[in-house]
Amino acid sequence: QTGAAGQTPVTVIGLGMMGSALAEAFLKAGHPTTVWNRSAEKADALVAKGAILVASPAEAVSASPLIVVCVLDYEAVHEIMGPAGGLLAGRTVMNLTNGKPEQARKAAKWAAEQGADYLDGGIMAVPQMIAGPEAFLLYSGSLEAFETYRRELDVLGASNYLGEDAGLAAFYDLALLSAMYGMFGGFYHAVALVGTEKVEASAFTALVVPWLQAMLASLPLQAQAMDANVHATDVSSLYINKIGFVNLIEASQEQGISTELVAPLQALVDRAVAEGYGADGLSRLAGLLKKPK
Ligand code: FVH
Repeated sequence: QTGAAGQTPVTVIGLGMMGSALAEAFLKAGHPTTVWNRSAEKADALVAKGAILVASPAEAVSASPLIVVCVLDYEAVHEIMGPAGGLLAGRTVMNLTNGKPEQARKAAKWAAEQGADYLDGGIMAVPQMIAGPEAFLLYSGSLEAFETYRRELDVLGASNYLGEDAGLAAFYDLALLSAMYGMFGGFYHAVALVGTEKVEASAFTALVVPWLQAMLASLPLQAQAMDANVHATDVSSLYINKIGFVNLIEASQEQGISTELVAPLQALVDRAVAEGYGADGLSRLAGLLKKPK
């Protein structure tokens, strides 16, 4: 069974915010799209757009050669897919559920035992970005599956294959999430701080965005310093940042807000200076994390 223009049938298991966006993208691209979700009512909008809702994971697996799974966590993946394991032979499971590298490797092993190909994926997008120009996805696991279904994967966003080790996509995904959470954490502290003087988040954010964009431009240079392990700086030293952190922490306390988001970074800067790296730039800090206190 194929779509009007010969598109591969695709099954999407899990219709939360992300799974629904994935299914909608496949539908829009003309793929016959079968869906299953624990709470069936979440499929209503997709069914109205042409999706085929089935009553069980087994029916969902049987419907397509490519089965995309996007649910809460790996426990849910195994709960859903376990009973349908006997139907997986000759099919490809593409698991886009967030998890740890080891969980991805175990899932790949389990899929191989069922005679299925397995691709693990990390979605570097929010649901509204799916199928748009800024969405990109990371994949690892079966190269054959990646190459066979490249056209289908590209429907969701730019596809990046990282290697045969199924754990790689999860590993990179978690690292990229860490970069995002760090940025968001700084933003939340900043908004809380200016909020103590009744500055509205929206007005302040008009300053935050260009500031962070300018600082983002420093990342490739910092990365070069990290790769070369040469941290001499003509930008700003850790000594200077140590003083900046004291001011930031004390001013935050004086304004009555929690320092729980920024205090850990201050502790790392302090450790860097205590270990004799005060003249270095901030790029020194990543290396210190490899030598926990
Ligand atoms: N939303 C996002 O921006 C991020 C972007 C990057 C990738 N993540 C990961 O995608 C996975 C799903 O996230 P989500 O945002 O779609 O999450 P929810 O809207 O909360 O939907 C969760 C779905 O999981 C189903 N589910 C949960 N537990 C079970 C279970 N034991 N058995 C069967 N299904 C289960 C849930 O079903 P229901 O509650 O509707 O019945 C939803 O379909 C996730 O790994 C993110 O980290 C999203």
